[in-house]
Amino acid sequence: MIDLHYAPTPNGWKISIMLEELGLPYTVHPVNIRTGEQFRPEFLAISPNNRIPAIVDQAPKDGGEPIAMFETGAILIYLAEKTGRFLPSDTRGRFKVIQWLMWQMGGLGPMLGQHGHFALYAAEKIPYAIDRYRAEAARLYGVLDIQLGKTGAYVAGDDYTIADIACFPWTMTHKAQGFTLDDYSNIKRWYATVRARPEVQKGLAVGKFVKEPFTEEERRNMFGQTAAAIQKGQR
Ligand SMILES: N[C@@H](CCC(=O)N[C@@H](CS)C(=O)NCC(=O)O)C(=O)O
Repeated sequence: MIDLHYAPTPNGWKISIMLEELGLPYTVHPVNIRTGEQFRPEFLAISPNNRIPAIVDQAPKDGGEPIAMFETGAILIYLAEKTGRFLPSDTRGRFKVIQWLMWQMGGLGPMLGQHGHFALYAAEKIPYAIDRYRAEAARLYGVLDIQLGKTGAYVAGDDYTIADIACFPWTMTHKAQGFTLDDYSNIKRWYATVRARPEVQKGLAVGKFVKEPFTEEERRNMFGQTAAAIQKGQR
């Protein structure tokens, strides 16, 4: 059994989709990141970066103690290795997938996240920040579009892998962030294919995404985090 510490967000969906794709039994432990539940000591013991999602595998393959893990890139690789699915075992195939997974973790996710923050969530609208992240997000959409044009199928080649599972939930933000997939025909084709997978639909249905604007307290919980407060065990 896998414990999934989760909120329904692009990073959360990566892992709910992966678990549905694998058909592994899992228990969802909701973490309300708006009200600050990511700072609970029990959660920080699993996820010291106070971010969702995180997992605890109660029955690791080696038969040892439960394994706790944070960071979606690591979790996706772990689950792929545990099951032998969605990550090739040969060096060339494996690193094709891993490089696009890393690209998502270091580029697509953070840049779309920052664009979403400055364009949609920030109380003060700062044109330089919005333009900077919008340009970077558009560039990354362009890179993904070219790659999907080359493969003609999935992100890392002919097969659906953890690179697709990592990228897809972030591309779901395109409309809210004012992008259109009409500008990216290869992403548009891939997006429709991935979205149609029943396991993806099931993964996206785990938990309810809250669309309401942030309250002042929620803003402080999410956007007012400081080093000093975190070091003191507060926020
Ligand atoms: N690099 C991390 C990012 C995780 C992340 O940013 N999670 C967000 C939700 S999408 C979160 O937990 N936010 C809570 C907070 O900002 O305190 C991963 O891939 O796991």
